[in-house]
Amino acid sequence: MITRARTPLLLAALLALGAVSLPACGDATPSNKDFGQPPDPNKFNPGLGGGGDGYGSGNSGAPFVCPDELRTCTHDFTYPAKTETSVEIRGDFGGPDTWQTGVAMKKEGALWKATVTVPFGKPVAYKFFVNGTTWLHDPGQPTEVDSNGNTNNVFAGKKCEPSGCSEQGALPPGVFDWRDATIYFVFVDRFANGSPANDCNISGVSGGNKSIANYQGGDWAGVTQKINEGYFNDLGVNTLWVTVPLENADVGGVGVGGDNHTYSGYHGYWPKLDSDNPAALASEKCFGSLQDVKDMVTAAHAKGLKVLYDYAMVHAHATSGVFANHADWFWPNNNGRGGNCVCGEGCSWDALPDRERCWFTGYLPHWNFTNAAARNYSVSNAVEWVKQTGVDGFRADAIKHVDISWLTDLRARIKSDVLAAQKPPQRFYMVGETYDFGNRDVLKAYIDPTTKLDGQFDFPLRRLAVEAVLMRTTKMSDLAAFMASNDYFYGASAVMSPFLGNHDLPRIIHLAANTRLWGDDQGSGGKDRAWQNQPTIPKEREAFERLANGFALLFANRGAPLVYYGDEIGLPGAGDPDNRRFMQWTGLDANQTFLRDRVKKLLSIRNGHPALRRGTRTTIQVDDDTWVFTRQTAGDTVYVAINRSDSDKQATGLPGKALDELVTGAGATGPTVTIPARQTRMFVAK
Ligand SMILES: [Ca+2]
Ligand SMILES: [Ca+2]
Repeated sequence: MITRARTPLLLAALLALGAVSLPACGDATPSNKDFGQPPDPNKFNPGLGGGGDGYGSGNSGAPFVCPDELRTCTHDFTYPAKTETSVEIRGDFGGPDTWQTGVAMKKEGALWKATVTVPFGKPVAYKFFVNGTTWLHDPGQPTEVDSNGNTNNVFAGKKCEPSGCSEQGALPPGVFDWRDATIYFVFVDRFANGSPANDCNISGVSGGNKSIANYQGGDWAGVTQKINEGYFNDLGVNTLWVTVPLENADVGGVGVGGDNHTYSGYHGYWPKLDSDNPAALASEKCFGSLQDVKDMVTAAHAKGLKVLYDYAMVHAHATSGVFANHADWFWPNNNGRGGNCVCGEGCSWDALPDRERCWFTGYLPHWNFTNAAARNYSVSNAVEWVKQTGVDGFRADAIKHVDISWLTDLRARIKSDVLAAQKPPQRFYMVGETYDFGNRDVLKAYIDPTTKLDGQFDFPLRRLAVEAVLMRTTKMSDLAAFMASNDYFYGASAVMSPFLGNHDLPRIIHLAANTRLWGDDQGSGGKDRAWQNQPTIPKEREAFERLANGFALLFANRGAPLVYYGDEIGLPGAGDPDNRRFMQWTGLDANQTFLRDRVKKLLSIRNGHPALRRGTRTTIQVDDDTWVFTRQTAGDTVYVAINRSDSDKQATGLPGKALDELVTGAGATGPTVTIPARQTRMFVAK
């Protein structure tokens, strides 16, 4: 707590000395665009506990107890086998369409059988759909007549320990459960160059051709190539977040917030939008063609991967044809008080109404979505990207700067124009970016899976996770208390995305190093080394082990965890844009190989254990350096022990019997097991 309290003071002191420049937006190099903004030092939260901690309500530290209405059990249903060719069980056991799409039963001897997830302690009406044509009930089991005069079987209900905790009810077969998602952020320009022919060189950009401020050649063909090579499947992620596919302005522009370097639109946050027809999609030519985008999505789906587009709707670029034709669709760069309305200059980043109308720079006009025509154009364009390319969701950029009507309209249009035609309808996942490490209420205001976002990137959790596991400046017990208050803070049906690194923060490997290159700042540290004296990769294994521990924390808990490209190999880099170096595909050192193999192992464990994705967590032991907890769901229990210290520690409270350890594949015997320094172990009872 003290450490966190010190951070803003340190930052404030450095600012006063001119030692660092505070970026005017969350994009630590004001190179480009958007991204909310860094925490205001004057508003920084002092930490956990006590009043006014800024974390919102429910910060009790008590272990989470799944609400009864979310609890589930599994039950084996049977139907006597005669000459049927197929039997499905359908009923009101959860989910919107379980009377339309049932669970296929398997014939075992004289019975058709199926294991079905049912609500905890509630009666379930059900019926059998036989041979794909005929509804029948089983006269050998209890029945009742419903209000329509139909006779159904009725299961009296069941209570089980441990129960499952199903935030969104049991989903119909074929509907992807986003709690199972693991997201990999592909920064397209910096990932893989599949076609040198489309490489771009924007003139006048700092550093010239292929500099860190210019296009470096990555493209859709490169992403598709890595998809087809199986890179993502091998790693164990199942969802790709790709940078904005929209056409960007082919001009240079000085950075945001006093950064005098000149940048290109390689990041994708300068959408051009020239056509008045929102269905006339224009994709970024430096990344290939629109067909290349579609081919990438098709290739991803063929490999079982979902795709999320970064969608930037805060602003258009000043050279946009839509801006030229419809100046009234944008807020004027005028604060009405005698000054401009650039965020952090004439207008506030934070205060309303400024925050929803300020220009991130003088060349990024801010959409005015209170104008219905403007809103309809932008929402229609977003919907067309979904309809024409088949993408599975969006990452909503800098959402707190957007009028909420854009989001609610988009959600409604996705439902009517996209999902209504799907059988069964999928959950279109929208995850937002609100660059705020402290105020959970701001993040929460945009979350409601039926009308707004499904979740947001969990910046407040990132702060604690990095401090506790990588930097070791916050106790594991503080992290555990925070997470206990955080698991369901955003609502039982929200799917947040926990993360350690992203494109706005210095590369996380440096926070895990034995000697940190910059302080414990969460955003702007490392900024001064973005253009000079850029850091090299740490040489000590310890840094990579700590990073592996950070991933273990994410992968052993709920949410759709995010891996920023290159973090799986400890790619180095200071603040933006040095945190966006081209992906390293060859010449990995032993530490990088260790980390990538460990990430693969941890993801394979997560993917194999529903308890880690959906279960409830109970802390067994927690102190400054260790955290031992269980994740439990019906039929699956995993014991997780994280030791962030530089010496071995004992995990106690494990089952007093033979255990399988999943990370190393070794056996162990409870109840007490030694966890080596900087390691995580995960156990299941034999
Ligand atoms: Ca290229
Ligand atoms: Ca372009």
